Amino acid sequence: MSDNDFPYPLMARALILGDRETVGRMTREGLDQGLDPKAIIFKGLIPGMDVVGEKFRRNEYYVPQVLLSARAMYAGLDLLKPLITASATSGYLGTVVIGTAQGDLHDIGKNLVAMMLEGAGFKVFNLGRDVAPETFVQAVREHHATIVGISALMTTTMPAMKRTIDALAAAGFRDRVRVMVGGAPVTQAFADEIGADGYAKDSTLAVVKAKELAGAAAPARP
Ligand code: B1M
Repeated sequence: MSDNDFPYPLMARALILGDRETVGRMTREGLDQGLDPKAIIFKGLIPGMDVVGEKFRRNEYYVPQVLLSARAMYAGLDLLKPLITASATSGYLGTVVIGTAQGDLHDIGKNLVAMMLEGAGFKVFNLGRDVAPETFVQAVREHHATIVGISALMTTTMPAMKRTIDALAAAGFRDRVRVMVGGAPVTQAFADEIGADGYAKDSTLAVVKAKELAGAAAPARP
């Protein structure tokens, strides 16, 4: 079956309904048929989650339904991750520590960005969600990171991005790490306002931006 024939709308519908078995089964079927893992993400899973977000916004869905859809999304992503990250070349482009801003539990988009960065050849340390500024600082110190990625999905957690940048500056790391921010409510204007070095709207652009920042970052210390 070719990419054009794969029933992506059915996969999106299963995700909208929180049907993790069907999402997992269809992901496996798509892979067995030779589909590109990224096509499954961008044509099946993300369009489904976009509808979930819209339903949530309109109060047609509540947290329990959104949680079921998030689990269904991971039923697909967990199968796809090894295939995307395995395409990494030898020799890292840079070391990234990435996490969701303090107070924020949304991690699907951040994990997607982490996955794509890894697949593009970055060494990635994924700190998880609800990451305190001090934890970012500690991870930069420990892993000699050259790029820090911060994701925020809520307007209320965007200020924690600024606090993280301030903490990196206070620790004396600001001249050797580049900070990239992203997430649905984040904009280039906000990134400029808080002194971030880069902003990316989605995971594909995050790879482009990280490569640009890697060129600009000071070399990692041994
Ligand atoms: Co929540 N939630 N949620 N939620 N949730 C949003 C974000 C919301 C917009 C929904 C809405 O009202 N329409 C809203 C925030 C409103 C606001 O701040 N203005 C909201 C709310 C209010 C909440 C709660 C407060 C609800 C409650 O409890 N009453 C609560 C907050 C908990 C907390 O964080 N403290 C909550 C909880 C949850 C769940 C746990 C149920 C679940 C998260 C599960 C999980 O992540 N493991 C959830 C979900 C799933 C969503 C929506 C529906 C979908 C988010 C998502 O995964 N999208 C979301 C609605 C929406 O965003 N439209 C919503 C798919 C993902 C692929 O896209 O994350 O945007 P996204 O990532 C993209 C880009 O943004 C970008 O690349 C990614 C891939 O292309 N990107 C980066 C992301 N990070 C990046 C970093 C970069 C660069 C690019 O560089 C470092």
